[in-house]
Amino acid sequence: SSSSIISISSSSPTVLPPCPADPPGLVGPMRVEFDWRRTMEDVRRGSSAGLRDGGRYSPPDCVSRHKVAIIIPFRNRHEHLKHWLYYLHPILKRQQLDYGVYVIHQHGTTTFNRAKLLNVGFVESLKEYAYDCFVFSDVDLVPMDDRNVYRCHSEPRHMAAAMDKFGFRLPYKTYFGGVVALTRAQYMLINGFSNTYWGWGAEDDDMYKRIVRRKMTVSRPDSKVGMYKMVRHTRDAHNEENPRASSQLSLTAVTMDNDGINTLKYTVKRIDKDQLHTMILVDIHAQL
Ligand code: UDH
Repeated sequence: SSSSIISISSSSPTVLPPCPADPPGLVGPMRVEFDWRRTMEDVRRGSSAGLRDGGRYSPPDCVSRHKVAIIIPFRNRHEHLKHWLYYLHPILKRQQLDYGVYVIHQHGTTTFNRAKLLNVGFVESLKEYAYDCFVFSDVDLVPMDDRNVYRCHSEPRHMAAAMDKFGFRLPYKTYFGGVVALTRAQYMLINGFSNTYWGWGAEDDDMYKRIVRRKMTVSRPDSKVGMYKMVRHTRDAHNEENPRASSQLSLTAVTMDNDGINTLKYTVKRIDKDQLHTMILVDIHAQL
């Protein structure tokens, strides 16, 4: 009716309707180019509209169905983060998510531990807001189709189903790397991720084994919607292949109840709120 239209103004309190189940503004396949000339000013110009401090957003005209914390493990990849922010913010807004971006920055130069940083992101983001869904994303992965919505499903979701570096298909059937989404309940059921994979490799396979062990299955978008482009890079310093990976992986079922969110220890060194993200610098108590 006309009266309900008139009642919608920025000054009067209004009850927003729920967002539609299918976001109406999605565009489908997108061109993704990692142009090194892109500056942070370009990124801010294209991305900051509607964002609140710390990289927080909620749709202005409806109540989102999804409260999503996006967790990015990070150290010394500012170039990649720039591209990620440039592409993802506009996509996440079109997807009508109530979201926040958390960059979990490992302090120091000790061996990198991706999965432990993801656990820290889970705990720290929940201190800020009652997120019900957690998307764990590498900093160098950008989706090529915005129908790949950064939300959770009834089973843990592997979102990066078709990465360019693997010829736009899964490298193996049980692959659970790159970008994944779990609800708070799914995450708690597997005791989060392992804290003990220092260096490169197998922490994502460990996550997969936890999920199967708890009798869940993995869902994925199809290989068109699940396409991702990765920023090309060489192996980082202080992230050598983990020599213990395969022996650790053979014991996941035995160790998972005593290695995860219930044994997580770390020290937050500082929290910086940029308009495009919340950066949490953390000492993850590396002993190596
Ligand atoms: N990461 C960092 N800093 C590091 C290491 C890892 O931020 O020093 C994060 C980042 O989000 C990255 C993710 O952890 O996307 C995964 O780490 P990775 O990029 O090393 O893993 P990936 O499988 O690459 O993408 C493996 C090494 C590439 C070697 C290529 C040789 N052809």
